[in-house]
Amino acid sequence: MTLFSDLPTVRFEGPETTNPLAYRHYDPDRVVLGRTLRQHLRLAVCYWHSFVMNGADPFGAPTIARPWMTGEPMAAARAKADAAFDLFRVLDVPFYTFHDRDIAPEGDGLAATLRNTRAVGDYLGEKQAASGVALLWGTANLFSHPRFMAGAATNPDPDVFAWSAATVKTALDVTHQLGGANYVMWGGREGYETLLNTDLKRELDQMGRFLSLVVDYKHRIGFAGPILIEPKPKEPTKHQYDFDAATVYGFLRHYGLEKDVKLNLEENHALLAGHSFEHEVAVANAYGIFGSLDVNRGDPLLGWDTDQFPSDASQLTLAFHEMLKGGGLTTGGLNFDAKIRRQSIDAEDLVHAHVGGIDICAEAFLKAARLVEGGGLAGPVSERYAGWSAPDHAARGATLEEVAAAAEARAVSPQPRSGRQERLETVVARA
Ligand code: XLS
Ligand code: NI
Ligand code: NI
Repeated sequence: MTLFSDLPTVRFEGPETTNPLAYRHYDPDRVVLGRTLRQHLRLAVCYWHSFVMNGADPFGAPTIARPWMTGEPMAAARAKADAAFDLFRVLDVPFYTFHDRDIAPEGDGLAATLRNTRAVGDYLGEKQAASGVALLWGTANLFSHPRFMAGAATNPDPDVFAWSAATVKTALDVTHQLGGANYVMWGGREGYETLLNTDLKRELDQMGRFLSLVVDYKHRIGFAGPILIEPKPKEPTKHQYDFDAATVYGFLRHYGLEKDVKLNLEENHALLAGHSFEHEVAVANAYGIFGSLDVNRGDPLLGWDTDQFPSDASQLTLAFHEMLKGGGLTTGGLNFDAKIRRQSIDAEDLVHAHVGGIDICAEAFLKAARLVEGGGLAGPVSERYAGWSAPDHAARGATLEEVAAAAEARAVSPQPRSGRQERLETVVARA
């Protein structure tokens, strides 16, 4: 018996259904643009917000109690896994994600901790085999324990760098063993509060070296999926080194890692960086480093990482449209890096949150797919740049003098043309 045992698997019933625990838009078998929605969306439930988060905040004690939150830690970890896979069954999602510390407790020292990770990893392998649910990505929690308060790879203490290396090695081993499609690194505390105590260049070099070690190791063990960096501009530190997609690309180029490492982009991290989600996806595509998405939403009135479930399809449509322009998801997926609010204390709240979020993703995706199929945006964009296909225009390979001479020789001056923004916004609104 788990908390979710009594709930039937949520099914597609169409937009007219009144059943709150049915999908209205997410029809996993529906074929769009040559693939089923299940294949396109590659939905994943995250372990940390759904099974670890207890509602505590800086002002108050935990509000959410689950049976696996007490008792002997390894037995509790298995009970948590049972409940997690039961929720995956209820939601009918193909993937999940975890940090090492979400699935297994810290032990007495490093070796015991790594043993715990591997042992629960084995147990998850059995659960995956029995259910068919697969691992979208694994990651290591290098930010919660006080030893990481000054960073993991960027820590001033080389012993913390080494501890982090051991932790990531095991998390990657377990991810590999479980057939994980990607491995994620979010630099939770890789950043700084003040330059008064920080050697920024040294920390960046440490981070570059750490990532190079991980990439080398991934190749040695034959882990085929990409390593994904998850950018975030701030929180928990004031200045996070992986600020946004463009910053991470510059970092990867500097350390020669741009071929091996891609991005896991999160909606609310984009907003915190002063970007839209679609901007981050477009930048990742432009540099060829798009990997996966963490779907959630922030609150414009708050300004921190509130990690709420998506509730408005229009917030995701353009990001999915950019994603489709880049060819859609390959190894990546849509991971609900989202948590229920502190007052949503019932296990069923978790189910409603995911069902609503999944439907919003499907609705937004279907809209984005209609935009691609209708060509209502692609046409005007290629028209806008059509001048670049004229053979004599600023020909590639021409020197500055040649381009200048060609401009001078032209009889007519360039004529301004409308950017047609409102027309295009209406195309999106009506899709
Ligand atoms: C935190 C991040 C985190 C990563 C995984 O803001 O979003 O949850 O996705 O470490
Ligand atoms: Ni986040
Ligand atoms: Ni995230």
